[in-house]
Amino acid sequence: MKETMRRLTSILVLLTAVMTVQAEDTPLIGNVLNRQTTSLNGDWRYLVDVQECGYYGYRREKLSYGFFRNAKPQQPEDLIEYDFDKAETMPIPSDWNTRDQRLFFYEGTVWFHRSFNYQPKAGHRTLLYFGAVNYEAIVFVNGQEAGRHVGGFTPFNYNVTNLLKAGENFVTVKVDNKRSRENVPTLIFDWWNYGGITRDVLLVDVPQTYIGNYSLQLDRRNPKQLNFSLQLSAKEANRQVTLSIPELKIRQMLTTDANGHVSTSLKVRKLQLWSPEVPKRYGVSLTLGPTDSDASDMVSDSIGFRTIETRGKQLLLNGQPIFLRGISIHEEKPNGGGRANGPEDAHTLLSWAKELGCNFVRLAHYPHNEYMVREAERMGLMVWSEIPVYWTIAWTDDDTFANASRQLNAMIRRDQNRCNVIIWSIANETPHGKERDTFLSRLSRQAHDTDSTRLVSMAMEVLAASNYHNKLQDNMNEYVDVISFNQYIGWYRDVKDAAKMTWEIPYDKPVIVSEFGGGAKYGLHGAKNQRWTEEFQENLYRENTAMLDKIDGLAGTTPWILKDFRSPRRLLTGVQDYYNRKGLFSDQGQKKKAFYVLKEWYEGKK
Ligand code: GCB
Repeated sequence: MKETMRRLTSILVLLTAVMTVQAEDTPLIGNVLNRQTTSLNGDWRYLVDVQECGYYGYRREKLSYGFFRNAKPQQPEDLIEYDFDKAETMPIPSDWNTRDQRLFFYEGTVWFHRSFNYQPKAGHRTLLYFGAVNYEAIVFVNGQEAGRHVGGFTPFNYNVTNLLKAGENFVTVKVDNKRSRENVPTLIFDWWNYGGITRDVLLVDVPQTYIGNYSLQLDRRNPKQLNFSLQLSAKEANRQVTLSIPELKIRQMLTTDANGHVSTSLKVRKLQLWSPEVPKRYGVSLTLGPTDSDASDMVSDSIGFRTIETRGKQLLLNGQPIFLRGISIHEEKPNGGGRANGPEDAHTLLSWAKELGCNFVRLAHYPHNEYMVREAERMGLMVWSEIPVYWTIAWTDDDTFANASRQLNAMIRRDQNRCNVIIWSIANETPHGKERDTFLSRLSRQAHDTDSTRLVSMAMEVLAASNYHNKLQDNMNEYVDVISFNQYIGWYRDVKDAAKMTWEIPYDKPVIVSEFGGGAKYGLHGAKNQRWTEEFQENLYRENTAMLDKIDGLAGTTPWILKDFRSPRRLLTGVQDYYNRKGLFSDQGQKKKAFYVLKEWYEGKK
């Protein structure tokens, strides 16, 4: 072992000396899909590294000559115990669990590697952008660390300009999806821990100073006022930024302050608001001077405008009361398991929701890929977006809080111009307690401070006050704008109780039942009291929808769930087979009987 290490060290000493340039951490670029990009999606080489020997030595010391060096033998006697060029390939984006049978249950490290040709432009910068990597990613470019990211569902980017060279380059990513108590989510959660580079990988070409991110939204209370703000990538004063919305005849020139920031409010007279019926969006373009005809950076977007607010127990969209006819969705492919990604998957899943009569989707339990949100916006579906603060988190751990807070920030920053997002959710079914309250109230404040144009909620739990009386009591009630809770009468409790239930939600805020439902195996038929049959689920939906009608202030529901999804907690052979069967669609996309019950109920809510 020691002999091997000496040899490797001598081979790589030279490389180490040469590679000293550093990458920089860079705030998330906004609207990446409309920038100048080169896709690095496609076939990547991969190596499964159960003991992380590509990163740690035999005394668990961090190696300076790990797999990220992509070393090759220089002499015939050289010993190098990996070779990316001979490794198998996997299409990216994807999850390794459904791409390699050996990795179905695997949780650990996999290395991903690809080379690419690139010609950097003089005076430009290049960002390396990842839509998401589950869970921890350490990213290397040409053998040098560009950065590391924690959290499986949020985008991140690094300025890799100094790490790239003209011609052949390579990028290597160490991906680790081991669960841990301090992570967000934590050790246990009811969905598959799909590992891998699960969303797009892009090289983004930007000028030296570029439009970093921006927000253009209707004022929360005033439907005649647009609020705009923009941040440059550098703190440069006196740069000219032009905002144009041709259809509204808006063309506004602004000058950056010392922080490279501009903000303004604009009066608008006639505005067609976005709604599920008419999901109108306006073409918007942003240019960065010196002069408008000589723009150094330019971004176009398509932005809709709406207001969302509450009045007592009512939820108002564009000033009008609205009932949210929703459904919960996991980010899984429409046919079979595996992570969904891309516009087609999004379209199929959301079309099913439309067919059900929905105007709202709960994208559970983590921020979904950007295509989902954009496609929903285009199709007229409002969105609840959430972070995976799920069940029992390490409430007192500062790093855990920082992690949750970063995920919340990235979720908001990525989608802040998507008008269909109406609710940011900060948690799901968390246990009551002082430490939780501190953690969640900080997140709620952060969400409100970052974004005043949307509502904040979380999926709570109802505690039984007596056998047939449910009372919602949660200290977090004052921190949320909408009261949401999950309940499983008929599944984790006898369905016959549904008719007897009374509900007390003692808060003057709109109520969303963010989950209810039960499992059925598609094609299994029988009596309505026979668990796992479609008839059992159908009856459960009938009883539940009738019960929900009696909840005062009910402003919407997002039953659990659109489609059967993979879960390691669902082990019943022949029925579950590692699927949570609460879908209204089977894992193969077939409709179960309960689909029609909900569809009919939603018909009556229009
Ligand atoms: C819940 C959770 C959800 C589970 C569901 C179930 O309350 O929020 O993630 O999958 O129950 O099926 O038990």
